[in-house]
Amino acid sequence: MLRYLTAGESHGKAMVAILEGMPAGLKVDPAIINQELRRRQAGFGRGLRMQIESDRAEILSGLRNQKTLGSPIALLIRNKDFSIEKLPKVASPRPGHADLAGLLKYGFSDVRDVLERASARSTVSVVGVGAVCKIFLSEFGIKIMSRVLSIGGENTRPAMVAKIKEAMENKDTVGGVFEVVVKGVPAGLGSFVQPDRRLDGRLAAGIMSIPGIKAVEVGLGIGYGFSFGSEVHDVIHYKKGRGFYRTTNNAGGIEGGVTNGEDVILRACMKPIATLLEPLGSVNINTRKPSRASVQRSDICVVDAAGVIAESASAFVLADALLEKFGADSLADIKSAYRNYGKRTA
Ligand code: EPS
Repeated sequence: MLRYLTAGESHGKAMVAILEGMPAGLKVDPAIINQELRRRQAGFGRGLRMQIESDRAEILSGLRNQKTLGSPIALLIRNKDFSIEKLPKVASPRPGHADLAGLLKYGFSDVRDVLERASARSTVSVVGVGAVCKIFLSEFGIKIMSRVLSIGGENTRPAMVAKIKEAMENKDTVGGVFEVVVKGVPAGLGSFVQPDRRLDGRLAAGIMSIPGIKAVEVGLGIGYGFSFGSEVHDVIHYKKGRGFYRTTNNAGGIEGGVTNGEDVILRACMKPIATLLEPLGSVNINTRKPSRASVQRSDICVVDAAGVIAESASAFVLADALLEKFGADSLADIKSAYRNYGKRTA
């Protein structure tokens, strides 16, 4: 079983992750983890915090001579903006953020006590974990990538950039839709025998758990609801040497909660960032009187980064499913089980 935990406040000392269940014998190049962390920081529309930070992971445990030991891998990413004790109190929760719900839930009287952990800064830990999972998956020829499909309803590059500029000028924010594509996935990951083993559900939960995500689709997704079965199901073919294959992939590589050997295709929608420089109406939590929502330093658009984070969330789920299918503990043992399975299913 692969599992992870994250810790850290946005302006605390550091962001932390512990990944447990990675098999022994995997070479982990820290440069690859740092490259993924850099990808998360990029994209047009990011705010000033990303100019302060240059996220780098320190690997505290789980490796010896750059190879995994099968023990928990602990990652530490220091915050340059470590100012949590000095930051002012916040009285007006932002619509669209965890502020109000968190305040009510935990009994706080300062919105900052919510936003420090609710901040999407926590996704730096997810990307650190995802990078290690990606390195593991690459041993099996599995590759994960993402791209932005639309921003604010626009789907050409110049129109998307213009939309973000418009949001900047209007002191507004803008969301969008991105796609994650996983290539080289073997058939048979996940299972239909229990609801919680279905891979589509696990991937959707992983992506939906990224701050700001409001919808996830697998393959044709919502589009299935507008079609006849004869128009959308992917016809099965077989060729010696190639094995079973399809010429369409509306299923997004998953049927019955199990991968079918085609690319896994996921799409998700990220809402516009909740912090608006021209704030919406809110209520002061001390006086209970109408006020404007608080304004925190923030981003204008983070759909690019959300794609990178969703790659990481997907990498974790797929690595977990691959370990379930082919065993754990030793990379060499897993590879040998994987090769045998490949022969049987060819
Ligand atoms: C983020 C760090 C945060 C925000 C952003 C994501 O840093 P700060 O709050 O210091 O500017 O830039 O978080 C949010 C937009 C949010 O709503 O939580 C990061 O590292 O990605």
